[in-house]
Formats: sequence, structure tokens, C-alpha cells
Amino acid sequence: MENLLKQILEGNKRSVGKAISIIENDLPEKVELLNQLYPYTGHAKVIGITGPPGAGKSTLVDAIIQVIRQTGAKVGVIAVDPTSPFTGGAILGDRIRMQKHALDPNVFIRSMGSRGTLGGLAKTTREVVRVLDSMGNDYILIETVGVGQSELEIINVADTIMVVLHPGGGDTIQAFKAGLMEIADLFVINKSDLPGVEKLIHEIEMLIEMTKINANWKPPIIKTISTNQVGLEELWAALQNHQQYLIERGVLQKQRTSFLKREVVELLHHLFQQKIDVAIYTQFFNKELDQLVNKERSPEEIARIMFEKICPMKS
Ligand SMILES: Nc1nc2c(ncn2[C@@H]2O[C@H](COP(=O)(O)OP(=O)(O)OP(=O)(O)O)[C@@H](O)[C@H]2O)c(=O)[nH]1
Ligand SMILES: [Mg+2]
Repeated sequence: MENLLKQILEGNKRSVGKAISIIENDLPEKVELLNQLYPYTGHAKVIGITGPPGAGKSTLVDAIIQVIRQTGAKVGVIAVDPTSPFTGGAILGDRIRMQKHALDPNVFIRSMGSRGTLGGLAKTTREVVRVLDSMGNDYILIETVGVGQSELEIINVADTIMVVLHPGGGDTIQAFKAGLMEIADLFVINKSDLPGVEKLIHEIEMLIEMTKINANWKPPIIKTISTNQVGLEELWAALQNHQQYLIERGVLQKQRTSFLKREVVELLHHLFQQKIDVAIYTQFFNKELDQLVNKERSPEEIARIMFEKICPMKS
């Protein structure tokens, strides 16, 4: 463990891969590993990239990697495909697309599917982010398709969220329904070489007005052709702007603190759940069931009695 920790902190890709496998397979040493890594996290800027299927997210990620590398910074990428049962970098398209970076020691790419992520994809993603953070990445990009609530939970760890749309897909209504409008810090109109760009921008602007929840930050709309690296400079500038806003207004710290709080609450729920499950199988539900069936006590009363036994208020 000592050795693994040291090698991760040194940025050793093989060790990082090993750590991610430990996480994905929920091996016994996982908790200890994450505990030890935790003090070394917090440096990386985490960027979520989401949007409907086929909008060009992976191509855009690839283009952003290139920009990041030009600045000399180090980048980790997590491509999450909730619909894929595969893990360990098996999303073929993404792999081929990003392969040209695979030999770069300062780029680490990992694909994740739903298989082997026992605690849920959002929890696993959060843990993998910590590994990539502690290995010394300056940026961490998380790509996930934005089609529903559970997918959006995956990027709940991101400091900045980019929503990628493309013209001609009827995307705005879909994106609106999926809750993407509210979470976007930045809109990217990718495939802006195709017709319908101005119409899409207009629709987004209207929706921004309608759903505006933050008076201090209006999400910019950036046009890109990610296959040709067009618009990437503007996108990068917009991203820097947002990061600066986060820091100057103290939003970054607040946001991260609230993520941490939510995470602990989630973990507590999980621990309680386990405790209840164990208690039900081992201690309860003989006498109580009889009482229920005989109408001596209501379900509400039984639940409260059992709760008091499982989690006594006074010890
Ligand atoms: N014309 C055009 N095509 C693009 C552009 N960007 C990406 N594409 C193409 O769009 C297709 C989908 O791109 P991906 O990057 O795989 O899209 P994605 O959003 O990652 O797709 P999923 O991960 O499957 O949801 C590919 O064939 C890309 O070559 C662009 O700017 N213009
Ligand atoms: Mg993709």
C-alpha cells in the first residue's frame, strides 16, 4: 500500500490504473487507499463535459486535451458511458479517438461503464477523480452523456460544467428536459459547420433567460468545430473566465464544500441502509410481524420501535 501510494503521487500510470481497478472492483484495500490519497487532492480543476449522444463530446475532449497540453499542463480524462457494461477503457470509439494522446506521459485516459461500479457510477467517478487528482493532474475532464438525472449526478463533482449541443438535433428541448440548462456554466455549440447554428443559439439564449438562477454568472455560448480545432481558443478563454469567477467570488470553495457535505450525507445513508438491512435479517421481524398482522401495532409504530432499537438515541 505504501508503495502504491508513493507511485500514484509520482504519477505512475500503471499504479494509477491499479488503484482504479481496486476502486472499480470494490476491493478491501479501497477505503484505506482513498483515505491515504485524500490529503493530496484538491489541486486539479475538474471540468464536466456533458450533452446529448453524438454531440461531439469525445471529439471536443480530444481537442481540449490538445489545448491543455500546449500550455504544458497535465490532464486526466474519465469518459463515463452509463449505458455500457464494459469497464477498463473498453469504449472503443473514445479509445481510438484519443489514442494519439495515449503515449503522452502527461495525459491519462480512462473509460468507465456501469459494470464493476458497485456503489454506483457517481460514487466511483468521484473516487477515480481523487486518484487522478493526487497523481498530479492540473485538469480532470469528465465526459458523460447528459440524458437524465443519474447521468447528471456523475458530473456533480465538477467545478465547471460544459454542455455540448449540436445544431439540427432538436437538442434544446431534450437538453431542457434533461435538466442541462440549469447546470451549464458554459454552452458549446459544436458542429457549427452544420446548418442551424443561429437558430440553436437563439433558443439557448431564450432558455438561459427563462431558467436563469445565477445573477452573477451568465453562461457564454461558444461555437466550435471540434474536428478541426475551430473555436477552441474562445472556449479555453471562456473556461478560464469561469474558473476566475469561481475563485474571485469564493464560489469554488463553497461549491466544493457543498459537494463534500452531500457526499458525507450520501455515505451516511448508505451506512444506515446497511445497518438496517443487517438488523432486519438478524434481530427483528418475528414478534413485530405478528403484532402487525394482529393489528396490535401500525406499520408506523413498528418502524419507529425498530428504528429506536437499531439507532438508540441514548446509549
Ligand atoms: N461536422 C462535424 N462533425 C463532428 C464535429 N465534432 C464531432 N463530429 C462528429 O460527430 C460524431 C460524434 O462525435 P463524438 O465525439 O463521438 O460524439 P459524442 O458526443 O462523444 O458521442 P457519445 O459519446 O456517443 O454520446 C463523430 O463522427 C465525429 O467525427 C464537428 O465539429 N463537426
Ligand atoms: Mg463520447
